[in-house]
Amino acid sequence: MASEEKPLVVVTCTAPVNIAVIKYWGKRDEDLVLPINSSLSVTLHQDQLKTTTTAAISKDFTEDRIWLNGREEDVGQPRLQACLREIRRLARKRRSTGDEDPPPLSLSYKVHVASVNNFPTAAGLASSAAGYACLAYALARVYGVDSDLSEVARRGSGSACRSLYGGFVEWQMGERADGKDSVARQVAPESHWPALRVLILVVSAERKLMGSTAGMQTSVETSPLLRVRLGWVGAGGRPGRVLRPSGPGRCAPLSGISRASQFRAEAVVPGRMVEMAHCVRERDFQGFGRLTMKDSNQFHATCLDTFPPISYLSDISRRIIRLVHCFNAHHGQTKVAYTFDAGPNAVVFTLDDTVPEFVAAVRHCFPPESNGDKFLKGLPVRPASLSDELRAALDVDPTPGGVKYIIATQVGPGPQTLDDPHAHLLGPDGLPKPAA
Ligand code: 2P0
Repeated sequence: MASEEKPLVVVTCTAPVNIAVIKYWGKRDEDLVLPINSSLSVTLHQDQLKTTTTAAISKDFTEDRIWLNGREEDVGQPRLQACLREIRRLARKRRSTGDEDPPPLSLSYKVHVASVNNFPTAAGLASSAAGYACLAYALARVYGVDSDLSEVARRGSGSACRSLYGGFVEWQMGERADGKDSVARQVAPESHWPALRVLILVVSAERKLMGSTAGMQTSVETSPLLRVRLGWVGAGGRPGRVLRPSGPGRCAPLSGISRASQFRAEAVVPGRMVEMAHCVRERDFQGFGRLTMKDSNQFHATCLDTFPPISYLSDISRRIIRLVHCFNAHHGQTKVAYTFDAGPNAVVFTLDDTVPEFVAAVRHCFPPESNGDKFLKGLPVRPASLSDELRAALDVDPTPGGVKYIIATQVGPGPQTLDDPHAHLLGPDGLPKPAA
């Protein structure tokens, strides 16, 4: 794609949001963004939620610049710099080992990047994941890199590496200190489970109080559910008695026999990763839904177990949790499943034939206050009425306006390159086009 003749090389790409059903929360290496456990996610369809990013390189650019949602941002942020450094390293590596020796000048060209989301930023809807996946993908296209982009995206935001693929994706934590084996891989493509639907219940479109990066760092340092169960390994690998802590989240270096046990990472997640991949492969909604809810609950338990505690769920989130459990109890099986990330919005998984009744149940519990016709966005949903039995089973005092709107979507593909030059967010001068 990169060419010496052209004054400006420009590409525009889109990337999806992903929602983890086995959560990532905690790093073992802050710089390299290496997680303490593997995670597994569902890629959402870009018809409803996506980031669009244009990257342009030119010999005339004097500095790297970036515009997010129309505003110029500091290109010096360490995460952004790490992505740029990494992509240029991969580009140099490719050119020096391939047939394009010596490296073309374009490798030294500065880049301009413009990126927009079609959904609220920092509202717990994984905007950083779609954003950094899109950045990695667009930079790779413009600098002519075709190797695995997990590391580039991951250095921007851990969860971003999972947005590099469509369908169902695992981020394998890896073991190496240099992170080379901490990569995202597709578990099943987007076509695998056509009946699966995703409903995003938007509770609040405000920015969250505690960002994920700082939140998970405090959790790793202070939550005994995540880390710091101090102990020593006795003969035959049996756990020994608990030893004294040497500070918040630290393990005393006692002659090689003490260690910080990572309870969630070591005792819970490995089994759950296997079970979740199995549920996906078998399209077992009961198993998938139950495990999704349990892992969301454990993530939020870990947040509350952090000191000082972190709470991302609101009263409305908790009412949604109750609604889902009442709905499932009424049906005598897991028909819907919630998961919550670092914010109060719920992401609900269900199958296509359950969507109309569940949406009617949400409307009943959270009657739209205004713009009732805009309550449902995304995929069309057939109207349905609630049976008297289900209404009675829900047993709630309605909370008007509690859910602001619902985005109905489904599993979708990974990043795409847009061929239409009209899609470019940067003009021929390399500056953002005026908003249409
Ligand atoms: C996840 N979250 O697995 C979990 C569940 C939020 C809750 O990944 O520090 O923005 O940039 O690596 O990726 C959010 O964390 O954090 C996240 P960094 P990231 O989706």
